[in-house]
Amino acid sequence: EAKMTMTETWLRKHRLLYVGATRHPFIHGIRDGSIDISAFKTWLGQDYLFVRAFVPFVESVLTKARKGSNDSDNDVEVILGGLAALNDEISWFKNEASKWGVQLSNIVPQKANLEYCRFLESLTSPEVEYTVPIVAFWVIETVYQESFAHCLEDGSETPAELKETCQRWGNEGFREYCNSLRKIADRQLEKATDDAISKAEATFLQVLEYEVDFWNMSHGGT
Ligand code: HMH
Repeated sequence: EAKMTMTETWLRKHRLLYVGATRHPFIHGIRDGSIDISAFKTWLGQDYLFVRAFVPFVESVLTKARKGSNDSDNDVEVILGGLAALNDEISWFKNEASKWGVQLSNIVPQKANLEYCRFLESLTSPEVEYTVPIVAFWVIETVYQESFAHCLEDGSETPAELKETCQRWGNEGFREYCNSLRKIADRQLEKATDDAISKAEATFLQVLEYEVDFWNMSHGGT
């Protein structure tokens, strides 16, 4: 019988919160077409700011991968791929914003966004060992992958003008990239100390909570 990986154990243990983050009313609204377009525009502007703040976080994960891992060639390749995708993503946000008439230069980060970005920044400290931010990185990407893939499944009624957004994170290539991150996280967790494991689990939960708050912010539009 195959041993359960740590990420699998956590996904089972914290199922309710995970489902809360990946099947949020905001996502249901996209999937069934009932979404308020102003909520979508709020999300778009706030996520643009988030992605820009995400870049230095990913850079710090990359630096830690080079120093700390026993398969650093693989890890660097996967993380660098993520960083390259972010560059493309920022251009996409600019283009999408202009399509929707959203003025990116005027966007003020909301509280939930600021707090999430501050949390990511705290994980860039050299004192935080690689295992913790690589777990965070995996969860952050996976929540978007699972959420937007849900909007593209059979039976979904996602409006045509939102499909491209869903494709961006819901596509097969992004799913494979998330799986690569998950494998790295599990490999790190296998050799981690109990202390690092419990810190990583707490981080896993915090990311899920921040993701729920992020959707709430867009949905509330405040
Ligand atoms: C809030 N979480 C948030 N924004 C994103 N773009 C992702 C995850 C995925 O990169």
